[in-house]
Amino acid sequence: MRDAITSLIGTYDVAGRYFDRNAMDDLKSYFATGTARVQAAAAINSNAAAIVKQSGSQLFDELPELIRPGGNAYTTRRYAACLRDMDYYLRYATYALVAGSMDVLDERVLQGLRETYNSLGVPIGPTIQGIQIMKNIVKGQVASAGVADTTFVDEPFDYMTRELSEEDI
Ligand SMILES: CCC1=C(C)/C(=C/C2=NC(=C\c3[nH]c(/C=C4\NC(=O)[C@H](C)[C@H]4CC)c(C)c3CCC(=O)O)/C(CCC(=O)O)=C2C)NC1=O
Repeated sequence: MRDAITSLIGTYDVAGRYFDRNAMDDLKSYFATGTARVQAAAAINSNAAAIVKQSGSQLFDELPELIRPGGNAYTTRRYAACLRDMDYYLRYATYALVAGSMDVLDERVLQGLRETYNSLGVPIGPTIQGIQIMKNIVKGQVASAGVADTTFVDEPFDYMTRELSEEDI
């Protein structure tokens, strides 16, 4: 698992090079956004349960067929599994935000996920909708915590969305 710094070191080490101007720019931007990323993580941590609950409620309001007989989140067990998945997405998004790297998502969350979902009939489109709902709720929380520019919060949620929706070749 890598973060922004270890990735950068890895790239330069492979080439046997000292950090150049580009590397310095990457390092500066990583450290310049550090405080905001930690603030975002803190805002998520202290509201995680509520964020997951609210995201689930909004998703089921928008797509009530999911929790009706025949829906993939119908029955208490599957409803709970769906919210648990949302909780995984939130927790790992937080790690990725702090790391400044999406590597943890590839390694711990996305690997084999689409295949698992397809084999269990978990619908990808609604899952993505849930991730996007959660993104917006998280951005609201982070803004309330005093972070002026919350654009960087999009990245892990949009990354998971993109990777999950990618078509097979
Ligand atoms: C940390 C990384 C990680 C992820 C991401 C993960 C996902 C994951 N979600 C699963 C199931 C599931 N996932 C859902 C989710 C949903 N159904 C819907 O209709 C909604 C659209 C959606 C919620 C937003 C449901 C309902 C199941 C249970 C499906 C079943 O057993 O029939 C399963 C199958 C095994 C199980 O039930 O635990 C896995 C592996 N597991 C992991 O270890």
